[in-house]
Amino acid sequence: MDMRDIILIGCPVDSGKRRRGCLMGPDSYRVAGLREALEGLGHRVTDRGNLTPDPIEAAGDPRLWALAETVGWTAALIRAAEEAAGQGMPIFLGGDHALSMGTVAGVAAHAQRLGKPLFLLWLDAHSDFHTLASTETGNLHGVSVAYLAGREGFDAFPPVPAPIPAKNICMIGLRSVDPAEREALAGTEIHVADMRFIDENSIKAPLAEFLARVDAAGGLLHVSFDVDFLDPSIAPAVGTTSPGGTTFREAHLVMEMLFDSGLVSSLDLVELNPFLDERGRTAGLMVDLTASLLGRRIFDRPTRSLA
Ligand code: 4U7
Ligand code: MN
Ligand code: MN
Ligand code: MN
Repeated sequence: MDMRDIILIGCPVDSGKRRRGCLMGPDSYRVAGLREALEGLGHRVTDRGNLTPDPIEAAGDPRLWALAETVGWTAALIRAAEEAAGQGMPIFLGGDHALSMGTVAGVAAHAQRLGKPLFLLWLDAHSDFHTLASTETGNLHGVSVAYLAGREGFDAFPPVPAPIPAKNICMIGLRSVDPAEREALAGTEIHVADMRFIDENSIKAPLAEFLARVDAAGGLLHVSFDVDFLDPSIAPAVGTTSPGGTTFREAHLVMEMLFDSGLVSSLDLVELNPFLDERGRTAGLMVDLTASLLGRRIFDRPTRSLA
């Protein structure tokens, strides 16, 4: 198995919604043994500690929650992510999903410098495709993909160095999409596999198809993993729970397929709210899933048939 240089970067972003607690996420992953799990798989792991947002004196907007703070995080994370992507495989420890505006934009800048296309896999119950104009809640953890795809109306934010073409984005696990998001998505080439599609076709089908396209394009792949991709019965530590999510094995299969593909170049772990966890079980599950993405397996495949 290939040994990788993994860079853990704590991103205690908590400004993307009103309910607080995601700022404790990075330390929760550390306590749950993320570093040790990855080292146990033979990887070299460096923990860079936690980042802080740039101080920004942007004018607030009463419709949008904590706009200036989220803009400050985005600016800081773009720089940190672009740098780290050139040094190894960054794993961004969230923090809420607003952080992906910075991490993915930074990784995209790195990919552009390499002359390679960046692909984005969004594992989430939600599509996070609101603009600052369409959001009904004003919670900016629900606008990240729209920003990264280059939708209009993000003038308050740093310009996206390299917007991600819609056809390079795949969302898996959707089950809570607002009307404005659904309408906007319908006009794009973003690939969406909602829970109904997964029920009827298995989770393997849309992922295999997407990975084949990334491979054929010689692309880099960023995976953004929102804890609410998982069913709340196995992952309760999240503010925006949505029933009918992926099972333990569906999620591990996604991670195992991602490992086998050899394509993943960066990862976000977002939306863990340790204040809502039950004796660390959600953090522990996220650590185990990350280990699966980095090579942990039950047996070496192909599994021998039982003669
Ligand atoms: B998450 C929501 F209205 N769409 O805009 C909104 F349902 O990062 C939820 O995926 C956004 O957890 C969820 O606030 C953002 C809501
Ligand atoms: Mn999300
Ligand atoms: Mn979500
Ligand atoms: Mn959420």
